[in-house]
Amino acid sequence: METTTKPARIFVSYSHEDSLWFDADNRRCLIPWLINSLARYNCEWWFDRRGLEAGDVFERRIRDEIEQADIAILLVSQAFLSSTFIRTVELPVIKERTARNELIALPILLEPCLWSKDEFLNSRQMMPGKPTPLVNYVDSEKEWSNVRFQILEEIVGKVEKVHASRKPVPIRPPKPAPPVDPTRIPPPPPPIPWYRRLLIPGILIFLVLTLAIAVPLLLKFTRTASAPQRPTAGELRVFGASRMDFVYVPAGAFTMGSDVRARQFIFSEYPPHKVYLDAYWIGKYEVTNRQFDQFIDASGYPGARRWAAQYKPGIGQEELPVCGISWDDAAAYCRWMGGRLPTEAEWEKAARSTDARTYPWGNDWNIVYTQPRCTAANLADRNTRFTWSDSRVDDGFKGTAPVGSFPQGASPYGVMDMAGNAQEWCADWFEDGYYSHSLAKNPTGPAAGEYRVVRGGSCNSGRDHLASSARGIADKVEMWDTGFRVVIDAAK
Ligand SMILES: [Ca+2]
Ligand SMILES: [Ca+2]
Repeated sequence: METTTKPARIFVSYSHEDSLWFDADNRRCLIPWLINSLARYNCEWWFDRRGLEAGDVFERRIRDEIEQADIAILLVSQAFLSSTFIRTVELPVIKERTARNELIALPILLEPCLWSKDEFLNSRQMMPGKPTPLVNYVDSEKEWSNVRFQILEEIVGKVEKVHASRKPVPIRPPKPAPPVDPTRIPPPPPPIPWYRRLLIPGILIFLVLTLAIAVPLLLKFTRTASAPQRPTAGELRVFGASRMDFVYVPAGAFTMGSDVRARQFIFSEYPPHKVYLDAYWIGKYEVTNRQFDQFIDASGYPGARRWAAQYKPGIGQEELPVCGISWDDAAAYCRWMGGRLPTEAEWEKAARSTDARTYPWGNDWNIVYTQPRCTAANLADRNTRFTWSDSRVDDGFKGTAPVGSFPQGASPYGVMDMAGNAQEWCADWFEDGYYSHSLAKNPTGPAAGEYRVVRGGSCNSGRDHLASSARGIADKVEMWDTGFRVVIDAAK
């Protein structure tokens, strides 16, 4: 019998002030590196990401996640120790479950702080091996690399322990069909009279003859009628159950990728290369909460649990981009709309068109410094408090903004919010180096992978992530700055 093992669930407890350890383009990048390095070990990660508001729903969700976790990684810092939420919500549940041997707690010391006063943390010592804060290692590439591998080794050991403690779950074979009771087999039907036997072939011959005459006439008429209506680049139409605006991107080649090698971004967008795409329609805006809510109501789709628990219609969130939904949820919405997620190539062409520009509006970054308000993109501006937040920009939003709020950021086809606001799921699996061997016509990404591509950066991103050729990745985790838009093939 075939068996499978449940993934080991890893919960990360941390203070939002330590978000830079999650940032892929920061020197202190730890968590994304661990997620990437553990990709083959059958684990599922959960951490709340930036942007979730505190509240009852949030608290319940965190408790729920810790209850289901096998391993809890605690990123210990002064902010961690001072956080009321961590002290009163997260740590008590982690401690209880650890005491019952249901959870393995792995504290990692980020910076010098009074961790040893906490009995629970003290009894576990600080990874890796000795209580030296990670900030002491980050300045030396060699030492930082060594210490990250020590942490990885420690976590791999625990993940293997979790898997070893589990009995593999048998995959149930399909139920055999019930045996047929010979006494219940119905008697054979009475013979059909000759005139009824001729009736059906007669009707079929009539139908075939009618279609043979009518179809060519109809096709000729349709071609004549539709010829003058071929859409032009950037033309707007409304499609699908959500009655959503789409813009037309005509067939043709564009430059994908770039030769920028110094971008603070971990994945390669090199080399720039010509890609030909068939024509398609792409959502003018990111899909909104209101539109996603219509989908849940109309289809009874059972997924997107986290989003459903968080979204409250009627309090002004309707026109914000739907975020906190998984790639599968986004793909399900697209199917309901009669479309699909954009490929990475379609997304990039819709953002930068055919002149290899850097941003949807052109090559000049300085327009984000327009005073008094930036109207080009919603990014990590002065309303946010990340280490990479640009204090010279005021876009008016700390989190996501209603879709279409940044008219100066429209792409040449008129597609909105392609830089920032919500970063966006694409259809493709991610492969670093894919551009060196991808198809020149309608590429759809590698056949398989661990992560999906996300594009455009978000309201939590800095300049490098907002470039139209910058490539991001995400796994199945629902992130509160990640949404999507829909593509419909032009043939439809
Ligand atoms: Ca902003
Ligand atoms: Ca966006």
